[in-house]
Amino acid sequence: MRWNLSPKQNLETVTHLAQALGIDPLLSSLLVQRGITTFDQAKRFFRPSLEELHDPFLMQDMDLAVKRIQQAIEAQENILVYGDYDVDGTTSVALLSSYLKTYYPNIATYIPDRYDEGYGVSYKGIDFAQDNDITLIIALDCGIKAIEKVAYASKKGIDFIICDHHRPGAKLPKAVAVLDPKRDDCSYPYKELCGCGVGFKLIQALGV
Ligand SMILES: [Mn+2]
Repeated sequence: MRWNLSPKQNLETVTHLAQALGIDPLLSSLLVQRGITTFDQAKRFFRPSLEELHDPFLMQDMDLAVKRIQQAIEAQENILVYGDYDVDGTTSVALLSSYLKTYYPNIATYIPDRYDEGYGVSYKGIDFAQDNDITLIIALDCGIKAIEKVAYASKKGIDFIICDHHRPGAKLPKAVAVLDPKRDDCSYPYKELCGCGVGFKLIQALGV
């Protein structure tokens, strides 16, 4: 890994911002480095509000994901919330499953075994879904390359919604919905969401 120091910030901008905010120029130069150069931008950075969140439906396939989840709830389907075993995956699963459980009981969770199954969607997880009459899996922080796994689940009558933030390959899995801001055809403006961030956008869309 190669570290590059960002170039020195414009002194006038740094001084001006330090005065406007009443802070040390060292702090204002850190803000300027992050593209924050005015009082209003700094205010939005330090005091963000929910109204400033982007519309979740700017994300490609969001409408399809919401529709499929609503359909599952109406038909009383069992839903499995599946995510990787790392920090991003486990927080994604905790976030989405606890949200869904506030208004729908048939929610199960699955975190694959680090040594036995490894990262990503596992056949074992799909078999677990089949054994428990689950017909919809929502995969978080993984799944963007799970082409064979999604096809395997499909043969068992299990649908997938994928919420990932990793870079897609040449082909996308044939899931009901593939949420990933790094998709070429996704117009969601912020591309650097983590997996849990994509899960959060799904919750935001479900809540609209
Ligand atoms: Mn992640």
